[in-house]
Amino acid sequence: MKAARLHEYHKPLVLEDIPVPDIQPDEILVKVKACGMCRSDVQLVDGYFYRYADTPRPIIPGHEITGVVHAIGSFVPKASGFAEGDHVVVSPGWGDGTCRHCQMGNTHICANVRWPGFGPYGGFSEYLPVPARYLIKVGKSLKFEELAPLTDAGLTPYRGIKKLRDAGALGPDRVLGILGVGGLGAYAVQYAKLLGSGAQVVALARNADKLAVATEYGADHVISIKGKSSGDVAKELKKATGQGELDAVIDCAGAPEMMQLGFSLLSISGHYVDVGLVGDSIDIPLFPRVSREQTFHGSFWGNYNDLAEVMALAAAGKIRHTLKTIRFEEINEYLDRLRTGEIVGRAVVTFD
Ligand code: FEH
Ligand code: ZN
Repeated sequence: MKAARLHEYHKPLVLEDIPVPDIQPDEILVKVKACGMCRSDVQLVDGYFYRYADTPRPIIPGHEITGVVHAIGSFVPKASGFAEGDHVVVSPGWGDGTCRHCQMGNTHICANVRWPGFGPYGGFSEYLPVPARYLIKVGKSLKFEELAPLTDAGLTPYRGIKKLRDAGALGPDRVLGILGVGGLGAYAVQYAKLLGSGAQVVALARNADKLAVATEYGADHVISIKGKSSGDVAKELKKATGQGELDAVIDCAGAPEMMQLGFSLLSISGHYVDVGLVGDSIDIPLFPRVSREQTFHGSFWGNYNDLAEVMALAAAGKIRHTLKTIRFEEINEYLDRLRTGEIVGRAVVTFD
């Protein structure tokens, strides 16, 4: 099968032909039809995760995976309902099933988690073996190129917005800020309107094209932060919403300067959820966080049930996409474009 493999960090993926993998009795062999390209793939190539886990190479990146059931392991229960030809999406975090987090359904944060696209198999290849319990069957009318990004770019902000909602940070008298309108932020705007309990939704970004996407996807206000101080942004925020602070923030970038801006705008008892990983540390003033009793939430990817909910929204036609479909042979070119922030929306590798 065709596979784009990472042999050395900081080097292009090698596009090669390797054997189709065997499956374990509890696994299903998925024929990949589409795989989204995530900034985390670029970070993987650039060695960002090396300090946290030195995964043996070669690695096949690609973790936003959808495809077709190609073969079913002998231990996969009939009750699972899977049949060859079914259209499926791959739920991301494959936990060991034994820890407290797995038992609560949060397998994606299991200490022994396996992530597709960060090991021997991933979505930048024609086939991959998936434990059947991490596959979700979807309707055949849904487009593969739209399903793929929903397993990460469209899943990660969904879980983040749920955390703000469940923390009581959203409501008709609140202002919710979306920081960054890239691959994740374009979905965050939509979930902010769907799950925001009537909160005013304000998108903040540097790129005018991405702010245009936010407006198209229902943001009540958009603010360009390019070349502006936090005081300038606060003034525009007050003019647009009636208040100069954000009651809730979902940060889809996680870049240092974006976090400093976001926290400078956060209200008393405000909630800040970060789903972005552009930066690698947090450097913000401490006293305002404590004296204003603000809450920071780390929110990572999503679990099986979060993804099932996203699939239900997709089936109901509630989610819009900004996509660029690319061929397997273009993977390295688009990883470079993603690295420089050139892509509006999500690049999706498609397979025949
Ligand atoms: C996935 C795996 C590892 C690190 C970061 C990610 C994100 O893309 C999840 O949204
Ligand atoms: Zn990702």
